[in-house]
Parts: sequence; C-alpha cells; structure tokens
Amino acid sequence: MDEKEILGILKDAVVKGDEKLSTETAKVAIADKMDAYKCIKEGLSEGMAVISDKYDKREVFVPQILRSARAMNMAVELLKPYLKAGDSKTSGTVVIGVVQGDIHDIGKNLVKLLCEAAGVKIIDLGKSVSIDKFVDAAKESNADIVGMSSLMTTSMIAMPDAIKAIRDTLPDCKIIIGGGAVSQGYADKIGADGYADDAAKALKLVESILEA
Ligand code: B1M
Repeated sequence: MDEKEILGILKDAVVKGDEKLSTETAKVAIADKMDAYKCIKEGLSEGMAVISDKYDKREVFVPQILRSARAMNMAVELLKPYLKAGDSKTSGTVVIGVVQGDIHDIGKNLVKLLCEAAGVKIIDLGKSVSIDKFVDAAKESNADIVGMSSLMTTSMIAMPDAIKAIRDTLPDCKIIIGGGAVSQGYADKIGADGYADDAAKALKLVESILEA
C-alpha cells in the first residue's frame, strides 16, 4: 500500500465508523514509518469532516457520529507516540477546555495533542467546563494561556464572561478561542487574544504567544 492509499483508508474507516479498520490501518502506517500528524490531518480528520457534513445534512445520526469519533480516537491513540515533537523549544503552560454546556471535545483534543507533541504543558479540563473551573485552574497553574473551545452557539456566549473573570484574576494570561461555533470576528468582538480554525494553527498561535 502506498501513502495515498493508507490515508484514503484511514479516512474511509472514520466515515464508516470502523474502528477495526482505523486501528489496523494506523498500525500499517506506523510500520511504514508514515508521518503520524499527516495520518491524523489528511486521513482521520478528513473522514471526520465528511461524516460531520453528513450529520449536518441529516444523512447520518448520533450513533454513526459516535462510532466515527471512536474509530478516529482509537487510531489517534495509536499514532500519538509517533507524533514528532518538532523543532519547537516552546515552554509554557496552557489550560484548555470546552466551555460549559458543550460536550464536543474532538477538536479540542486534537489541539491538545499537537501542543503536547510540541512540548507545551497542557492542563486539560475536559468538556463542559465552568468559568470558575477555568479561573481556578489558570490561577493554580499560573497559566500563560487559557484556550477555550466551543462548537455551539448556545455555549460560545459563555466566553466573554470567562475572559473577564480570567483577566480579573490573571491580567497577563492570554486567552485564545477556537471551535466550529466561533470565528476571528467573534474573537475580536469579545477581546480574545487569538483565534485559530484548526489544530495546526492553534499550535502556531500558542507558540507565537509563548515566544513573545
Ligand atoms: Co453535535 N452539534 N450535538 N455532536 N456535532 C454540532 C456542533 C452541530 C453544528 C451540528 C448541526 O446541527 N449542524 C450542532 C450545533 C449547532 C449550533 O450550536 N448552532 C450540534 C448539536 C446541536 C448537538 C446536540 C445538541 C444534538 C442533540 O443532542 N440534539 C448535542 C449537544 C450536546 C452538548 O454539547 N451539550 C450534540 C452531540 C454530539 C455528539 C455527542 C453526537 C458528537 C460529539 C462527540 C464528541 O465531541 N466527543 C457531535 C458531533 C461529532 C458534532 C459534529 C457533527 C462534528 C463536530 C466535530 O467533532 N468536528 C458537529 C457538526 C459539524 O461540525 N459539522 C456537531 C470535527 C472536529 C475535528 O472539528 O471541533 O471544529 P472542530 O475542531 C477543529 C477546529 O474547530 C479547531 O481545531 C480543531 C481541529 O482542526 N479547534 C480549535 C477546536 N477547538 C479549538 C480550540 C482552540 C483552537 C482551535 O483554541 C483553544
């Protein structure tokens, strides 16, 4: 199998929600010494994008989406140790979580994965995180950055209050946001320090803030 074929099968495995196929193919990719990040971005994530689109069009429903997410996550777990740390000399602490009322954590987990692979310390608060929890974790860890993710219009509205509460406690802490519900325009509007629309850009953003 060549690289293109492997990426195609990883993508299909996620679309089909086939965890056996996704994990077996991830093992082949590892044995072939393929770039683990490429497998995640150009294989598994592409599959997640296809199934997400089908979900939006009501062509598939929650059970299929959950199977796809599982097929993706299990393959990601196998690929994780092979992610290159890159050339980054960045050090710093980032508190990350999905805002309250929102349990969509697939994208946040990808951001976390890339940042950790680059050597950034991540404190992951998980999903549906309250403002108090963000503030407490940022304070306890003296975080350089707090990253908030939102996939829902009903959860993104917690972000302005969270930004205010974090700034009141830690004025030097930078706040970045991401996730399908938000945009650069929204980040500007609520006074966030940065926005990224994918995990690779989120890592670049984190690195640029930590290096500044
Ligand atoms: Co639901 N869901 N969901 N869902 N779900 C959406 C988000 C939705 C847009 C679908 C739709 O209706 N078209 C819609 C929200 C509508 C809105 O608010 N306007 C929706 C809804 C309504 C719901 C429920 C309410 C459905 C119901 O129960 N009736 C329910 C909500 C539960 C809750 O949160 N309280 C629900 C549940 C679920 C599942 C559990 C089935 C599952 C989540 C599983 C999980 O995450 N563990 C799910 C999924 C998978 C989706 C879709 C299909 C896919 C989301 C996803 O994982 N994308 C989504 C539709 C869609 O997006 N087209 C949808 C892949 C992921 C890699 O992308 O998260 O955008 P994303 O992350 C990217 C970037 O955004 C960025 O980097 C990532 C990687 O490149 N990024 C950051 C993310 N976070 C970042 C943070 C950063 C920087 C960059 O800095 C901090």
